[in-house]
Amino acid sequence: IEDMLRKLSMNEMLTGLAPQGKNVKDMASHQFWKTQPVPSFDEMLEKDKIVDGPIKEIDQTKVSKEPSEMYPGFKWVTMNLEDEKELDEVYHLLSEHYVEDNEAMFRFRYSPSFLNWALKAPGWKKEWHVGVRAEKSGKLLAFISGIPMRLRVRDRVLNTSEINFLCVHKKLRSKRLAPVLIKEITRRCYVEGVFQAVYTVGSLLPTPVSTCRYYHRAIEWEKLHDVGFSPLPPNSTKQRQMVRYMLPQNTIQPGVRALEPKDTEAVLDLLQRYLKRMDMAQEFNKEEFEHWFFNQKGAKEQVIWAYVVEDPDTKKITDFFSFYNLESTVIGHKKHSLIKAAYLFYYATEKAFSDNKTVLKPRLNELIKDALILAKQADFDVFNALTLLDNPLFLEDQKFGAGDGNLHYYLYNYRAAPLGGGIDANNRP
Ligand code: MYA
Repeated sequence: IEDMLRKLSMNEMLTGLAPQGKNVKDMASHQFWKTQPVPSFDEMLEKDKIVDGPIKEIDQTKVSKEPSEMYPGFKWVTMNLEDEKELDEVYHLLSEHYVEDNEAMFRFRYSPSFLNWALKAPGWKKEWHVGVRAEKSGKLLAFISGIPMRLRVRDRVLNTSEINFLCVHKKLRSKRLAPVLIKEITRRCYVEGVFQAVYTVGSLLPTPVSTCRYYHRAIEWEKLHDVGFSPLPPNSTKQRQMVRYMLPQNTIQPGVRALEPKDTEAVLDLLQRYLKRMDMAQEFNKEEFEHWFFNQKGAKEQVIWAYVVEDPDTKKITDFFSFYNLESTVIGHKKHSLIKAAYLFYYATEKAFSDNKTVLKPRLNELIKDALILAKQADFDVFNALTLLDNPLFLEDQKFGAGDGNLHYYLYNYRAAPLGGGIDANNRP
């Protein structure tokens, strides 16, 4: 990340900002962010001087119990996501107005089942599902959410709020509503005694603690090409591309099967040990594990796919991998309306603890190959992954290609020296 901040021109290319630094703002020109407890770009460059810790002390007794002021004509609401109608309102707002790529060809389409999964994690609080409605019509025009998360940053576990799904209706953009939403969710977190937050954003703000790049592995290359996602490389043909991305029908590793409730203890233990190798990671307990890796009863759509490898001889679980379903709307296309994307989620393998570091790479390649095969069986068009965990060990071999998007990781009210992460995943051989 240090390097990234220095090489601004490279950074601009990756983030879609204009070249020659035109759109790259320094801290002082971030009218809102310069007032917030986040590190400046400059201080994050002085990596060796950074002492990890909170940026400001919050006196909980001084936190206002009342929502902050809202612009005239609009009002704050706490969304009740237990009510299917309100969940549907959030779904519709996001389906029309949430994140798009730079060329506005694709837009994330989080299903109601996904939102139930992502917004009702153990310990979730209704007050952290914040909406803004038009006073007259009652229409939902903006949203921001938080869920509680225990996040370990190096050797300290923080009680954080993971902030996500910040969205403002397209007609209300550039009117400084986003800072108002951020301040209100901050107040609501402080009220609950949560003084730190974690969030990811595609654009560059002050100042990421880590940055990852998106990688994509075509499964249905022809469809991805039709919708403009996968260009035809010079010197190749459509036929050749389709052959390049072909996958076997069935998984290859002996003992691969769907995760079952009886595996919980063993897989949780494996995952916890695996994540200890990373500088920053979510902490999982049993309840959280069950929430994140099993589909919710009665969910309309399947959200999470999770698998284990059970050694056929010893019956021990040796590996685990998972991916989730996040579709994107293809904007204004005649033939295709959706891309079904699998996102690599958590995985873990006993091979990560082998003394011989060279065994991890081949094992991860075997596991991810099977994940790709399973994703194809489940009708996914593309498989996405970031340059985090040990992913750089298999991305190229498994024919992932670098996307043009970055994902920046941020901490709120916590200063931490930039994490290796990204391309230099931690503890790699
Ligand atoms: S990331 C996904 C964000 N959503 C989208 O990209 C969906 C499509 N876009 C929109 O809906 C709007 O463009 C949004 C901005 C709502 C993003 N994170 O109101 P404005 C700053 C943080 O005039 P709009 C996710 O959900 C911008 O730099 N700040 O702008 C995680 C400027 O400030 P400054 C952002 O375009 C969210 C100001 O807002 C973002 O109409 C984590 C402009 O405001 C962004 N994604 O609306 C939020 N985009 O002048 C932070 C713009 O200073 C959480 N801005 O540059 C912090 C922790 C809080 C809890 C703490 C608890 C302890």
